[in-house]
Amino acid sequence: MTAAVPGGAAASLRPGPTGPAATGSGPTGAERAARLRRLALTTLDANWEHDHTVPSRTLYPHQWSWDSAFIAVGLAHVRPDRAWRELRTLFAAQWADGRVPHIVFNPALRVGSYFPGPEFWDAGRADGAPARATSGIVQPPVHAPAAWLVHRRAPSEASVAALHRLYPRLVAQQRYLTGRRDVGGGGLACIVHPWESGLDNSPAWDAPLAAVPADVAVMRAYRRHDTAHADAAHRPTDLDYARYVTLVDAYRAGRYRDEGLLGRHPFLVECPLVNAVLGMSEHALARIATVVGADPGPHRDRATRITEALVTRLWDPATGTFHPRDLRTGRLIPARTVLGLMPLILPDLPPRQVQSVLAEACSPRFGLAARMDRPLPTHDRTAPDFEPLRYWRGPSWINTTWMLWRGLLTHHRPDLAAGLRESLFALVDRGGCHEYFHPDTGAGLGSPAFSWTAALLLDALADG
Ligand code: 2M8
Repeated sequence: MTAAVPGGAAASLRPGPTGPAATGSGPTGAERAARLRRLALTTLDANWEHDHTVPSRTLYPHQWSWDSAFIAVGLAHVRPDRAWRELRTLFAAQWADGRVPHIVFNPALRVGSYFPGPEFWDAGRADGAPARATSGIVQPPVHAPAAWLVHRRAPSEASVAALHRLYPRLVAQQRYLTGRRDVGGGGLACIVHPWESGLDNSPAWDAPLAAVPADVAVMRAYRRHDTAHADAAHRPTDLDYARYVTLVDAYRAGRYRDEGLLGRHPFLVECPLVNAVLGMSEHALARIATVVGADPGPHRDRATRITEALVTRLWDPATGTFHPRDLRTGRLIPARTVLGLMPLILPDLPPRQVQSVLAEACSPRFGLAARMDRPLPTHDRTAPDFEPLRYWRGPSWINTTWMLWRGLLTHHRPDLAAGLRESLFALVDRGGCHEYFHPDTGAGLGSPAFSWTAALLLDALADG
């Protein structure tokens, strides 16, 4: 079955069979695996920038927080020294309160190389900001699981030393998120900007964003960098950006302090992905603690509490999936997005939620199967606001695919994990290391040489 792809090429909708091709054991599978590995390595090498990897040379020329964690996971397979360097550079820009900024700016780049740049964030005036210019918000804390995977893939004296250095920083990052960011008081971290979720313009944020005052005319004062490098029809709208700017303005006006956010900040949401990762990080920290001679017990206890809070606060028995909670209205956000599937990465997710999330993932909304017809989308395919081309509103992304794949392995579904993994390989084999992919045709979209696509591909190739 073939279909037209934007750009004129044709792509098969059905990935190759699972089995030998997926595992790389047959001749075809082995050739494809070697080809994909070369492509991934070339992409990561081309995006290496002295002490970190840029997500993309054109669209994202600085260092991004959760990108670096995913990148480290991939680098562990080919360049373990760089994997640790990547994390070290990021954590050198950690704030005194423990937050790990979502962007660490490269001072060598010209003003205007990315919007919003360091001058817009003006983070240097905030208490506890590092010497390096950074943004003032965070991203999902995938760093402790990443550090653990890097060590597990390439254990050495150097990796143990790296864990010793990182451990207190990772603990401080958790303390920030579970402390100052527990704005709802229920044991979960809240996000203050859609960018903190990593899924910037997910339909999940439409309802809370609608309450954020914004005038699209404000964007006349700025020059968007993204639409100069990518198709505007694929990117968030100007109105989205006007709201993003309003939210940064509001947080920056309070010098990025978190006290009293509930009364004054216009966007406060508990996200299932962020909090699933938060719980996962405690599991990873428990393992790291045993290597560095610390007590794993408190991490295990905190992991249990986070999973319980996630189920209590973000699980909706009526839909059978997880939803973000808008702290300003107190209500769950009804959109069914890929965010709702992410708690599957938690090993202690109770069986009822595991079964139900699996049913949601295998429904026509997401199409997970042992032989997948189409890749995993980021939004419910059956929803009226599903948009196959626009960024996080439908396209398939490798990081959410990879997280679900790891969750399926954790919950002993090798059949579904193999189907998802194969769809990941098929996407990159046909489209290249793109940033995201058309969820029907598999056509590559966004940046053509995107680092986390390459990195997580390496991990999926190595670990079946
Ligand atoms: C995208 O986000 C940035 C803002 O942080 C942007 O659109 O300019 C998202 O896909 C985010 O998840 C990612 O970390 C970042 C860099 O790849 O790009």
